[in-house]
Amino acid sequence: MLRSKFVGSLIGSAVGDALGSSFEGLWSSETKIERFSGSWTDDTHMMIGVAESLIANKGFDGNHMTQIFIKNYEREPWRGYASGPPRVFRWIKSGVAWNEAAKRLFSGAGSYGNGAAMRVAPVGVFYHKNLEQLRSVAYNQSRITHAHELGMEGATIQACAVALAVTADPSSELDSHRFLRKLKDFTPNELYKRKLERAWELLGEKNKVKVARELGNGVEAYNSVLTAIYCFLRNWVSFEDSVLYAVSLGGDTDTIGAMTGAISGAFHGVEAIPERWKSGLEKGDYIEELAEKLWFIKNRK
Ligand code: AR6
Ligand code: MG
Repeated sequence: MLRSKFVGSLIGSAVGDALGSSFEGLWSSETKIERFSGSWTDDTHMMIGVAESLIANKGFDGNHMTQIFIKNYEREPWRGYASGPPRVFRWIKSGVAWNEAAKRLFSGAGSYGNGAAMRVAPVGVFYHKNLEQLRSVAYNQSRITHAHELGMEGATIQACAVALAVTADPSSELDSHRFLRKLKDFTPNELYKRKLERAWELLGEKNKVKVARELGNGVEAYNSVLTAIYCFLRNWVSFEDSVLYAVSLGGDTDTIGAMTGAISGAFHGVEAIPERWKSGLEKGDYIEELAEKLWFIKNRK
């Protein structure tokens, strides 16, 4: 089951990204029009980089992960990267240290985009048994491109949500309130604590416009990480429903889809992901192989 959860999280993240990036359909109570090309964007491209580096070092090495990000980006720069990461990569190539370059973005504030959270699933599964270590690695992998506190903390909360989903038993009922309470105890950040409270209050909300407005559906980590967690929690019964709900909220659909899929896949395991999505997923076999290697490293120890 644990192996299936590792694979489910990484494949789920890629499926959510691919679905979100090709979602041009409609969603209402009666109509479901879905287009799934299977091709994914920078979210999955960077998640693959995180996994590749964790595997190569059997843990986190900031310099190595940075070099993998740069190598992958240079091979396929057309994946849909936002402006921040490529600028950081150029600075690092010109000699700036990997843990200093990202501090230069946005006039020295650092990025609070969701780019560090969208790629963090491998950290969530790999460190699910040790939340202290998880926090440290989630933070440090963020630092490469996202130096703003809200960008780093968003990624850390997303990694924690993936870890809690790995630990939860999918055959018994999930207590969404308890899940949110654990995250609230986990984060010291006041803004995220308030968002977690809001998510709690909105769990029964039927109006999607209100959900998107209050939790956010933008590229900022604080306007999307909690939204993804919420999408999972209110649809915890079904992987499919959780990611379709995520993309139906609009906005940054590929990234909110990816983050929702990572949590949902970690909860259910890969068998719960619809075959029509898995079979059409770009490089699905490779992503599965990465997840299995992460699982193998952890379980051999
Ligand atoms: N001040 C002002 N605006 C900011 C700041 C800041 N400190 N930080 C971020 N932004 P970026 P990402 C805004 O470039 O997080 C892709 O499609 C600013 O408008 O670091 O890696 C991914 O798939 C900036 O351009 O990128 C994600 O869906 C934007 O946030 C998404 O884009 C994104 O920050 C974010 O990717
Ligand atoms: Mg995106």
